Amino acid sequence: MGAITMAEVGGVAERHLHADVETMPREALRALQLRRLNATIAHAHAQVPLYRARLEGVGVGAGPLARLEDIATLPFTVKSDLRDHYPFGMFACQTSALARVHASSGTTGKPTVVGYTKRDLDHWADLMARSLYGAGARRGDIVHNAYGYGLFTGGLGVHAGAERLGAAVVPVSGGSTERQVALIEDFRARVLCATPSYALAIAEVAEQQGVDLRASALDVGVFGAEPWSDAMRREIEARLGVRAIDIYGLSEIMGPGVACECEHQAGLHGWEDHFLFEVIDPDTGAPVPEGHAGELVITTLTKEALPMLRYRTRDITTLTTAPCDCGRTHLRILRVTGRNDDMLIIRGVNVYPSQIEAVLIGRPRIAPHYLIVVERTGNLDHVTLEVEANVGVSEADFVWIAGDVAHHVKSLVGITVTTVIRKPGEIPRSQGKAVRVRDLRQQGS
Ligand code: DLL
Repeated sequence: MGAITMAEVGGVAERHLHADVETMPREALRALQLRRLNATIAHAHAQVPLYRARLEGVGVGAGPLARLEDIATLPFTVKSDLRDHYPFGMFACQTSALARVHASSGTTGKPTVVGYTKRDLDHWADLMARSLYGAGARRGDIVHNAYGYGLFTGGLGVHAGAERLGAAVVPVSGGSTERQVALIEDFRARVLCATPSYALAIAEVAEQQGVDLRASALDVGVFGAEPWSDAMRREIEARLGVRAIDIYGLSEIMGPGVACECEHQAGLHGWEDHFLFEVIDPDTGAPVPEGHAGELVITTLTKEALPMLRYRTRDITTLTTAPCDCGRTHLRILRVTGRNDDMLIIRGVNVYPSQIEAVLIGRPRIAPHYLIVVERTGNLDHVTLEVEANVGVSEADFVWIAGDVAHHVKSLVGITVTTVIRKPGEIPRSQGKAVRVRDLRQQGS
């Protein structure tokens, strides 16, 4: 691997932070992946009883695989594997070798716990710095980091990457939105990192306070941790005056920075020197050809503490290896439209909440805040859409606005919904990942 060269502000010597790796010819990249994959298989086999049993079970043992494609012979790893081996049963190192632990609070039962060695943290900071650089952040910038700090990987992950880049981080975390607006203005932050829903909440509070963040130093937004639509991107860009960049990641694999868009905003570059990406048919598990949608499956190639072999993310997306205008050769993950688990089947039509979002945002008289309530009658899902009116819209108009929204959802998404218009401010704002769906089906109501 070539040495990592840090780009100077405005410097011309390096186009990218990790230019040598990011523009590697694909053949060399795939050869590197195969070497690292085989090292990961041997490591998992030696250190994790669950992996040893599974690898022996399919006759792969400690490897090596001859070709990258042979990965399709390995069994999948799923979230419940981590839960079943709570807390550290899938770790491939002693706890004494751990440098950090994070966890995600599932809605049911035990949290999913993930761990990092010092080297894992080092790689993570590197990949986050690479992601931020690609997004447009530079050494010397002020980065306002409104991702939650704590067990969630967002806050600390972005923090380490911004420091590695040579930027100054404002570690504000989520919440106290009025204060966030003041800090963004006063500290002249150029980069805002937050969930897209929280970015919108910040924009809204700024507008209520009479602060025009479009006139602030903000220039780049790095938004992720939840699905969001292009309509939402346009809304955020218009209200904050930033270029809104999509960033993807998950704790089981690392945290933020597994993939990130470059300034071309044309899909998220998945960092293939550290991860192997596949897309499968979620029903059969069979590989899906490039360009077709399916479930994203990720294998870690350098993780020490928690190697993951063919982890099923449940996220639905499409991959492309077509060249990007930026010159990076790493494949692109097209926008994650939603999770398998979030998909609704409404009278036979498969729908993700982000498809509904795409219809709602930007419609006249309604604000970009909504809630999808799902109930089941017999075998059928029934959807009620709660949508907020913009400030100043007369309540006398609510009925026709509801009809207009329902009509557009029907014609553009293809499902019948009941729409209820709420007054401004009635739909709860998020400080992190927004809750877009209230699912009453499990409660039998
Ligand atoms: O959300 C890591 C992260 C933090 C990513 C900050 C980006 C920015 P988890 O809490 O484990 O980790 O949640 C991971 O969130 O499987 C997706 O379903 C969803 N997700 C993350 N990024 C995106 C995105 C962090 N850009 C889960 N678009 C993932 C759509 C996303 N969904």
